[in-house]
Amino acid sequence: MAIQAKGLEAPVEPDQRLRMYRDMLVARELSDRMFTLNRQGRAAFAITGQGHEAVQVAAAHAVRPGVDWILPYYRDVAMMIALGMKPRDILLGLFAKADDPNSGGRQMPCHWSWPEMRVVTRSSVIAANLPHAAGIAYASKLRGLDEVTLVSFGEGATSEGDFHESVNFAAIHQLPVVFLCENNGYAISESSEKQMAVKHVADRAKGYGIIGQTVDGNDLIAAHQTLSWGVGECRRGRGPVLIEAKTYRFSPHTSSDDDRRYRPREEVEEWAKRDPIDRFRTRLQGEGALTPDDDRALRDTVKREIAEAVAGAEAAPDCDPADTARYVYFEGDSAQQRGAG
Ligand SMILES: Cc1ncc(C[n+]2csc(CCOP(=O)(O)OP(=O)(O)O)c2C)c(N)n1
Ligand SMILES: [Mg+2]
Repeated sequence: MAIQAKGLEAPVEPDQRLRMYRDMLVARELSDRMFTLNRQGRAAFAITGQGHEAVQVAAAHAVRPGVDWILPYYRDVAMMIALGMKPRDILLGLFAKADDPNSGGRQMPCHWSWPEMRVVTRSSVIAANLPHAAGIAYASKLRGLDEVTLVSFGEGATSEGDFHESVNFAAIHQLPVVFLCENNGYAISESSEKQMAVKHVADRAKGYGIIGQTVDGNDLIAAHQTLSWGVGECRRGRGPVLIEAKTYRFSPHTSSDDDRRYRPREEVEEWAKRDPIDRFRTRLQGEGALTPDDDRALRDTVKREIAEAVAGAEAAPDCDPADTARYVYFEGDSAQQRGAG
């Protein structure tokens, strides 16, 4: 893909490269496993991001964790792993267990929330996280705080009014928001050609008076450079920016989808040749940073860790049925809440 990375302001140290590679392996193994657990009847629903790992890990490494605000979407398994969420925690959500840190088993799996890490929860409604991102960035700007907000979404989300309103508002107020579109070419079964008349999502940036940049989302280093540039622009007061990472999902949309109905197998096989993990492994091995033996050992370790995490999470206590409606209805003293008490 002849798409250039923007900027060269973020050197990646050898240790960091290996960590990024490991995070991608963990996310892939975990995601494959979550699908298998669904097929085995052990998990009701799975939604994952096999194929999106490079751009997601790149995004996590471009922000300042715990300082910048992050509004991910359901596909961002690798982003959460790279931010430090443990596979066990993600699996507790998959099994809707009481200790699920994202929502106590109340949301669908992979609907992230992590207050300490400033990862903001969201609904399943596509693009609903974008107005929240613009609002958070507006607050940061009004308060004079050195914070950037990164919000991710698919290209299907860019057909929603929320996308246009949020980017426009952020552009008018020059807000520090990185709008990150993970363009995998499909919104469930709907191909992007049926959704937009422009070639690249990033082309739309012009219409709002901001910079748009397209990058190969399956090239970890290119994606990291571009995202670091985007976060840097926001920090320098030159935001917002719209970054489009071209990628592909190798799994069906969710465990409830059969992608054979709308995606030719040749297309999937063609993209498999550009698997972001294989590409980064080749790169690391070419640089002498990873031997085939080390790689094999690392993969075995990751497999074992995920198997252990599955066993632990599956055995964790279920939610108490009596708690089902908790946080749905107000439970305190309503007179006091109105300030009348
Ligand atoms: C407003 C709204 N419309 C429809 C849906 C059903 N839906 C869930 S995911 C999805 C596709 C989103 O595609 P995209 O934004 O490209 O993200 P991807 O899943 O491809 O990563 C749709 C239509 C929804 N959740 N919200
Ligand atoms: Mg999509």
